Amino acid sequence: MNRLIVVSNRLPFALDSAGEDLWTVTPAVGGLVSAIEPVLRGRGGTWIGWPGIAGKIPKAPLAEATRDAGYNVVPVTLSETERDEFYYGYSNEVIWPLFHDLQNFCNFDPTYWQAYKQVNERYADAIIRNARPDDFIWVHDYHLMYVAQALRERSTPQKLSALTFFLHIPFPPYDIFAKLPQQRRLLHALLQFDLLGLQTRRDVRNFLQCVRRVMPDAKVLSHDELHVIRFEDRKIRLRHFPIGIDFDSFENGAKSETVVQRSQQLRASFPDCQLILGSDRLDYSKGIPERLRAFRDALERYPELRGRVVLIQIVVPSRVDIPRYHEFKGRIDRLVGDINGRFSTSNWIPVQYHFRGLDREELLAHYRACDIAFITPLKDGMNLVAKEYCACRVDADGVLILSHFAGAAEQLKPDALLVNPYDVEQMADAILRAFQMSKTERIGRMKRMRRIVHRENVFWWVDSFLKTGTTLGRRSLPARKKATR
Ligand code: GDG
Repeated sequence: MNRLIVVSNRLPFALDSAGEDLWTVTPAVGGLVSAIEPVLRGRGGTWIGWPGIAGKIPKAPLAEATRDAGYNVVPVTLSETERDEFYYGYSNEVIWPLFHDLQNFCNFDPTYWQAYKQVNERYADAIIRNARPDDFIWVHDYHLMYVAQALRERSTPQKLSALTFFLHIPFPPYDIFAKLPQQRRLLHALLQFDLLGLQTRRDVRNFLQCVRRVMPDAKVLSHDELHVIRFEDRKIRLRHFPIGIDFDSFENGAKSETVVQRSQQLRASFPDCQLILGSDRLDYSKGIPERLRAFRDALERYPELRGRVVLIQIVVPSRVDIPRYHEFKGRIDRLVGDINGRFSTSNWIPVQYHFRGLDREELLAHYRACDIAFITPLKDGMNLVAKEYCACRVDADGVLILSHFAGAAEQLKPDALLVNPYDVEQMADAILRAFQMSKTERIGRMKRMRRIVHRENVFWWVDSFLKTGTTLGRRSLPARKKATR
């Protein structure tokens, strides 16, 4: 088995200054890390990424803290300017909004692209320094789409057994992608990988549409769900791999004594009410204002909901240094104030709003306590909160209202109540429908969703990606089922 080299913008360890010459190293938790770490330990390998602080990285504290990780940890350095132009700039002011179909939020500053390329080259250099021939390279996400191109410019990839990439965010349709000034260069860079993984079939369709329009020399052969793109005498495989969660750890966590007690307390604070949960990072792609407007519309049009439902909206602070995110928080605050000002009574406040992250047990207690999850991103690669909610519904009761434009909708339809996150009235109607749904229907739907989330979990995801990547060299081209230019 080949060694695995995982490359991502952030390392699974965050380094932070705690005073002069004092450092803290905090391990990241989450499905991706817990799924990839055992593979890294088993096969041997390296994780390359940025530890989260700009400027010079003190080697000793990170080396000390990661000595027992079971794999090598290689930090990549970013200067403050690189952090601003590569991370906040090209990654988060160009690619993030554009790939979420929010082109009006983009700042196509030409200097950002140079920084993006330069930092991607730095990651490529780190790969060259640390990879051995036959290593399996797995690059993650939208910050690092230029890495394979940088490696090929350094003419090393032929030594690597697989050069693979997974995009965690959506891939946009051509009419949106075409706005990107570097559309050709970016697509060319992506086609330097040997395997491209996207979250959903919709993303794959969009990607192929862009390839056909922007790279007329590329030829696409499709066989079932695997697509092979012939480009510049190479074959690039493309497939959707919907990311999953560590189902058992969420389910077991939700059954723990502390979580059960905390969720009972939470329920007892809102007697006679159905609890509706919204939980998101502070991000304009998550559709939080639209959701609040829908909740307000539901209270206006359906008075039977007043005093009978509470929306618990958790907003986890994120990228707060970017002014746009600051303004966005102001909009949310005002909407919450408006709803609570208009509808509260002496013993009922319709929106419980938390602007902070919850610890894991608290989050699980919310998943267990809430009757309805209201997850309505304008666009989302997958949306793990939707899957975590299902995993924590250990009694298989509960309703999921989910945006059509979350990747998770492809797997969870038709049992989730699918909504258009731009359609406030439809979302309000979905709240009423969820509120009135019979227990039998709720359980039937939730059972089927839990089965899918359980089967297609994060370990299944890692396995399917690595298996597809491992057969790259050996696989011959599939029979010509559909050939398109
Ligand atoms: C990107 C793509 C794709 C949320 N609130 C709290 C908390 N969370 C955790 C959840 C979940 C994670 O944050 C959020 O995951 P998402 O999938 O919703 O979103 P992104 O962070 O935008 O991730 C996304 C994902 O990559 C994976 O491929 O699904 O589409 O955008 O795990 O549990 N965690 C804690 N407290 C909270 O209050 N501890």
